[in-house]
Parts: sequence; structure tokens; C-alpha cells
Amino acid sequence: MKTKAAILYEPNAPLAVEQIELDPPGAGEMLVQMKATGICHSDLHCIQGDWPIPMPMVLGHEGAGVIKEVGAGVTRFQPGDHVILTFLPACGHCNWCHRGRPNLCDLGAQLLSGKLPGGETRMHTQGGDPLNHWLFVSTFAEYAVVPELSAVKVAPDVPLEKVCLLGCGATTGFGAAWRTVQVAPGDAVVVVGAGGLGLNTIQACALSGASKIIAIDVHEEKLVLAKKFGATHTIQNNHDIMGVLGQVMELTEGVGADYGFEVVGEHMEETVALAFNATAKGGTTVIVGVGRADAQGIAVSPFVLPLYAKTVKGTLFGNAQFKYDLGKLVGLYQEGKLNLDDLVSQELTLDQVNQGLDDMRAGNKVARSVIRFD
Ligand code: CXF
Ligand code: ZN
Repeated sequence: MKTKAAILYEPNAPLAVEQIELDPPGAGEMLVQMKATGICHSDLHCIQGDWPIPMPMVLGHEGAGVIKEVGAGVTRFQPGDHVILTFLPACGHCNWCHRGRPNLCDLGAQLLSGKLPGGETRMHTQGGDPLNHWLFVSTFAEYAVVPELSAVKVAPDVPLEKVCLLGCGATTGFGAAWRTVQVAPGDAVVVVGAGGLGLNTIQACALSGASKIIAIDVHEEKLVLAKKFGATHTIQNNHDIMGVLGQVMELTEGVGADYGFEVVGEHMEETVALAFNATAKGGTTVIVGVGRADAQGIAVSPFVLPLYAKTVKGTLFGNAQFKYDLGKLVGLYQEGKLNLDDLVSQELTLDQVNQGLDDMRAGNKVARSVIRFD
């Protein structure tokens, strides 16, 4: 069949929105009609040439839609089911899935390959050249062929244009506070970066009863949003690291935060240093943002770490138990306890995808842009 998709042909080029050819789903795969997809910073990393990915590639990985067709052997889904697509699959039977670490599923090793888990490509240009898949889901397209392992079913009344954010950013942000560490009532936290991920870490900390939630961002507009999501204090990062840290210390009676979250993923030398140095002795720094493949962070100091008994943790998809957590997060959204609505700064069409990417590059304009397909 033919479908419209946004293709990255070369680094730093605008995405080309074109008609492509889509093959029918193979074994274990499904054809999904996309209803909505968020634009995530990781799509921008691909465009900037930050990661080793094959091109041309159809980007997008924070989608939700309706199943139109299932391939051989798919029994857990049927046409008509509404699904959120997750940027990671979980096979359920590898070592990591068995150990309760689905975010580390062995299939992840193929995520950047441009192929589906079976090693095949279902997308082609009109001329018949293969197009690479992004994270198995390539959601910047009206229709996509995806592995069933990348889908989580939701009830038909759940607004897909909001819960699509749970396919990557929102769950990552929540998982950082709830699954990677367990923020507890009365804790003090610092969140460096109040964008599409950081706002979710902030609201998860607020829901956990953290008493001080200090949001740090370079953009004033983001700090206003941070307050809306539960930040108790905000600090504008003017790149005077010592000055910013001084303010954190003042707000925490000279102690620092129990948890310091880095949720930026760009210019990480500064933001990682901020999150780490804002963390109190005995506390934990959580690196949520993913930088360039060659990004340098801070030194793992065998003096500072033991002397202050600090822990530094990385987290992928928030270390979420995502097949379970997505249902819970959808439930919290439906109960009005989880704010996804204010994360969506604007809705766009697929033809406007480059505008959405530009707005993300600007840094101060949007938390999330969501592309809607109807
Ligand atoms: C990223 C994490 C690093 C690999 C590519 C996807 N997560 C989502 O945005
Ligand atoms: Zn993402």
C-alpha cells in the first residue's frame, strides 16, 4: 500500500514528506494506522547526526494508533485495537525481560539497525529503494508496520493524541522518579531541564510528596510550565554554574538535593555537572537525557564519589516496567492526576513536521508538539 511519511535523507536536512510503499505485516508484525505522534528530542538527535543510524530513515517513535491488520502468529491484538507504540520492545523471554528489566530487552541491540526485529524492512521509496525503520516504529507516517512487541493496548475511549506521549517522553520522565529511584514524601529534588521529559519527572516527584522540587532551565517559559507541573522553586540557568548551585544550596539549607535529575540531553558537560553537584552527600544523581554518541560528561571521581557516598545512575525509558506502567499511567491521566494535556503545546499535521522540529530546536517554544493524522 501507499502511505505518507517523513523521511530523513541526510543529516541536518529537513524531513521530506513523501508517499512511500509499505509492505504487508510479516509474522509477529502489525499494520497500524497512526492517529498521533509526539516529536521527541531523540528525533532531533538523529537529524543532527548525533547517533550512528542508517539513512534514509522514517523518523518518529512516540505514536499511538489503531491496528488495521495483523501478521501471522499475532494473537494478542486484532484489527480495531487501539495501541500506544513504545520506542522499546519487550520480547518477554530474554534474560533481561525475565530479570524484570524489560527496558534492557535483548531486542534493543537492533534498535538502531534500521530494520525490524526479523532483520527486514517493510518500507520503500516509490522507486523501490529500502527505507530504514526508526526504533521499530517510525511513527512519522500515516501507516506503519511494527512488531507486536512494541505495542500496548488501550481502551478505545482513551485520547490517543495525549497518551501517545507515554510511548517515550512521559513514561521516561515518570520512570526516572518512580522506577529508577523512589522519590519519597519530604524529599528534596533538583530537576535540570523542564522540557517534555523533565516536566514529567517534576509531576511524578510532586505526586510522590517531595517537599522541594527545584526546576532549573535556561528558558523562562519552561520554568513557568515547571511551576504548573509542581515545581516548588525555579532557577534560571544563566550558565553561571556556581551561582546556580549557590541558589540550590540556599534552598536546601546548605545540604543539596536527595535526587538530582539531568533531563536535557544536550550540552551535557554543564547539565550533568549541575545535577551531580546539586545532589547531597548520600544522594543519587539520575542521568535521564541521552547525549551525542561522543558526549563527555563529568569524571567518575574515585575521590568525590566515595567521600560523599554519592550514587550516579543512568536510566533508559525511566527503567519503567512499561508493559504494566503504561496502563497505570493511562489510568492516572483519566483520573485527572497526571497532566498530559499541558505537555502538548501545539498540534500539527504531518506536513508541518519540520516546523515542529524547528520549534523544538528553539528550546523555549514547546514542551511537546503532537502531530495528528485526522
Ligand atoms: C532514545 C534513547 C536512546 C536510543 C534511542 C532512543 N530514547 C527515546 O527517545
Ligand atoms: Zn523519545
